[in-house]
Amino acid sequence: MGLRYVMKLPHLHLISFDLCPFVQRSVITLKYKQAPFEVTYIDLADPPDWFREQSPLGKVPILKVDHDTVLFESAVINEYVDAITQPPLMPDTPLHQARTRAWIEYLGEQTMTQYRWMTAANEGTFEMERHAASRGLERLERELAVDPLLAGHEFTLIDATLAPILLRYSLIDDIDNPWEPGAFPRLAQRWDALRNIEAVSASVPSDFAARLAAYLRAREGFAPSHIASRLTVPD
Ligand SMILES: N[C@@H](CCC(=O)N[C@@H](CS)C(=O)NCC(=O)O)C(=O)O
Repeated sequence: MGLRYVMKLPHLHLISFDLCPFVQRSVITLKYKQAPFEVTYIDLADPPDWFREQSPLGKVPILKVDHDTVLFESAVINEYVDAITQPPLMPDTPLHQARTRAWIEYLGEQTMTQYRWMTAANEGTFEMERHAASRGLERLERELAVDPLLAGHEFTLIDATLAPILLRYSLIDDIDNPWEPGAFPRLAQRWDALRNIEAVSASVPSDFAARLAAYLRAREGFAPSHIASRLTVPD
């Protein structure tokens, strides 16, 4: 009998916004670990009072544990979920753990760069963020060649953080997309493996691209309408 069935997990309640890549990291981790959890979606544009009270930074995700203890910051939530469930997604030596956390921080920066690119108010900012995103992906591609923490075949907490970024890039069919599978063959191979993992494919609703397009269309400025029109929305 696996440990999962022996240990009684606490009640886990994720406070979510359906398009948030940081929430998605935690959904992937929870699903990969097959940890049962409740979800409440909030409107980030008009968050309820209880959320303002419970989320110290006013951000999603938060994870409520046994109803009254609040965890915030997706990377921290993921480490907690990892610690209470099997199999471990964090390496077991302090040095590899520290380097894993560093790469997760790096991917947090890439997530923000991607968001700034998708929401750039004008063409100049769009171009600047596209270059920043490209450089970020280039660095990852190089590291994938040499760093077993990134290139390992096992699913890890780094993968839970990488998948939301690559999902969004892969949905945008645009010449200006910094993500070019041909230019980043190792990353493309990693994405091919990740997208087929159920915890990843089931981490967003089936109409995710349409929802993202609607979110972008509702925003002002150059990039949102441009990118919304290039999102691959299945019929
Ligand atoms: N470092 C945070 C970032 C979370 C974050 O930026 N969430 C966004 C949505 S994707 C948010 O809640 N923004 C609300 C706000 O900033 O007011 C984490 O990893 O959890």
